[in-house]
Amino acid sequence: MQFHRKDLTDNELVSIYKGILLPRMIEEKMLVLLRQGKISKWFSGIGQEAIAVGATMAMQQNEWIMPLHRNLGVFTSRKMPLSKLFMQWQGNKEGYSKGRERSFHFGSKEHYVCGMISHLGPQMAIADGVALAYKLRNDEKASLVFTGDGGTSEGDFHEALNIAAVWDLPVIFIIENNGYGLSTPTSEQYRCKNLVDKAIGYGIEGIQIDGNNILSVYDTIKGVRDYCIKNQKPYLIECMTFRMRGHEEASGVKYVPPEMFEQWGKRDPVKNYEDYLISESVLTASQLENIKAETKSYIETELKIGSQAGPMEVNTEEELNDVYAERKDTGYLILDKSLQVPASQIQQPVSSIRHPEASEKRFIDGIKEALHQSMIKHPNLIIMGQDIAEYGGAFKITEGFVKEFGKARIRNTPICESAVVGAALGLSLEGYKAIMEMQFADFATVGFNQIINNLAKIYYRWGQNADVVVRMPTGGGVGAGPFHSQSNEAWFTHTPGLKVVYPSTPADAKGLLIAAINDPNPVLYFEHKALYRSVSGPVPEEYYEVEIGKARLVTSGDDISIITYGAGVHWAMDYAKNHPDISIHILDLRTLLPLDYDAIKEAVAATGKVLLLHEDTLIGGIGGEIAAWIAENCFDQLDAPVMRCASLDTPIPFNMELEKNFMAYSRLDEYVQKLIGY
Ligand SMILES: Cc1ncc(C[n+]2csc(CCOP(=O)(O)OP(=O)(O)O)c2C)c(N)n1
Repeated sequence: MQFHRKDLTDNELVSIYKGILLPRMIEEKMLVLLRQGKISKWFSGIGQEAIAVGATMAMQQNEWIMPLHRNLGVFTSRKMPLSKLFMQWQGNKEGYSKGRERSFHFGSKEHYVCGMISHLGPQMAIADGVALAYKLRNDEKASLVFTGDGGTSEGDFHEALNIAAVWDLPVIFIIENNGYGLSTPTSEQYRCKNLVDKAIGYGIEGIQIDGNNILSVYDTIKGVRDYCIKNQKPYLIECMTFRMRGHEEASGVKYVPPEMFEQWGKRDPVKNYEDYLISESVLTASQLENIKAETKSYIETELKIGSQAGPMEVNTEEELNDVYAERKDTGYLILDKSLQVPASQIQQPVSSIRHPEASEKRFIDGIKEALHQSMIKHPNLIIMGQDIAEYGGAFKITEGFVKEFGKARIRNTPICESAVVGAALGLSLEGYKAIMEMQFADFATVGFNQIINNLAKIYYRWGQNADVVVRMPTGGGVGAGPFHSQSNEAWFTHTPGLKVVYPSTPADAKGLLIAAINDPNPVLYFEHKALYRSVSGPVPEEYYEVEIGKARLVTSGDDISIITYGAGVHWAMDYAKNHPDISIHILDLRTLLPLDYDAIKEAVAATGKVLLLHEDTLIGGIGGEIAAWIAENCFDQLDAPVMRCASLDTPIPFNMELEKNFMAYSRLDEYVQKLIGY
């Protein structure tokens, strides 16, 4: 192995040696502890340390790195205390994730390390978002993210590289090509000659290097970092290496030809570097031994501290409290230019307040106004979505925005939903707020993993919030067929960590969107397409919020209660208007996660007969959840079984007659009559 020190001093060479030795020696110790049953799972990076260590040392301490499961060297090179890391690996409360996450699935803001989720590829787009923040601020920084050879087959790899290329982002993408993805050899993973060849397809630069040569890794990444910052472009680096142990310790290595170990054993990154340092007279053999002894003693001391952590004290309240980030500002509803009233003191729902300066607006205008006022209010707010810039978006909601706010903040995206959600999260890491417009709520399926597993869980996992709103143009009634009309809110209400809001009036559309943007948590904002231009109402001119988690009483009544949201509110109102003989109590939920249980309770108490109405299909819809809650908590108030009127359990069809039949509305009268007659 040829080492080239270039202008590195002896001290720097030694410091690099200490850097690569530490993860090697920690791992050797971990393997012992694993055999003793003191840690549960271990993904060894033995043989690959030069990549994580060399890369981290080449970056500035305050530049974000997104490591994977074999990158202990990132964590040690960022000088995370080993005692705390050890507590993390043991699942202890004093670890980096309060015992909620395993091995390297955590991050630390203090160390600018963003931990992985198991799914591997989603790491990559987060690096895009961080780099976008650097770019927007003109920071001279780059982000760096790792993937294995297996991970390059994921769509996330493609999307993240594509976005970084199209947006000219300073991201360093590192592929650790270690020959296998679990048991799958590279010959069954990809067909191109080298993975770095993929750079050409994205129109970016790339290089393949010896990943076992720490000086080569260090020097390359230093140079690439300069390139990325200076040219404002991404770069792909393929580091050739080998996984010297099994995928994880329990999985064995039977599928690897033994001669590979022999061959790559000769290329061990630590041993080769040691030989080089001795041959260059940078260190003597005894100095080397001294460094090893010091490292061993450091590890032993830290492990001792790490082992002293007490047993896990389970605190359910703390667990529940840590699912959502707390909002730091007070949260205002602004009703009047001169009057600012804290949300908690407002007795009336804002949408029922006849504000002197409220003018009649359409639902879509309420959304547009919320976005517009929020862009002014938050200079750190970025909107991303397909065709949202010059074109103004599929529904023209952001028309004119690019002129006013510029293309840096109103960002057209390639058709890369997953990476855009990931990039939105990356922006959060750097203190930005992001809104992503899903062109249609249906397309959230291709960004699903990032929403469900990254946005929703990151705060609970390691305290990093995801300040992201995903706008979801949803619903049917427009003859658009199975992939442009779905009601998919229930996919998200089942996920702790998300908030789900769903306005039905123009005033709520505005106030809830502003509240969603001000909320530090990920919010799925459902906007019903059929309401965009068909529903109008008074919308205060001011910048105001409608509190998330508070339902709205639409009308009080004595005969039956209809609990609903979105288009269902208009169906219920319509029905009530056409049936003046029935006194209907209508509750508009406005937020589906968290639910307003007090308001639901009041609605049950008002009539004792409850109908849950939604456009979503029946099985697994939010109506079932609410019905169960009512049965458990309001049983003695009920005079009839709780009923659900939902859309047919079929995909939503295209033909208008079929769609009409599909819709819950077509069965509303039947259910109301059933309930009344009970
Ligand atoms: C989406 C997804 N599919 C499958 C897995 C299971 N899995 C975990 S690691 C791994 C192999 C990854 O290979 P590679 O990207 O080459 O990284 P390496 O483990 O070799 O470092 C697999 C298949 C997973 N975690 N996530």
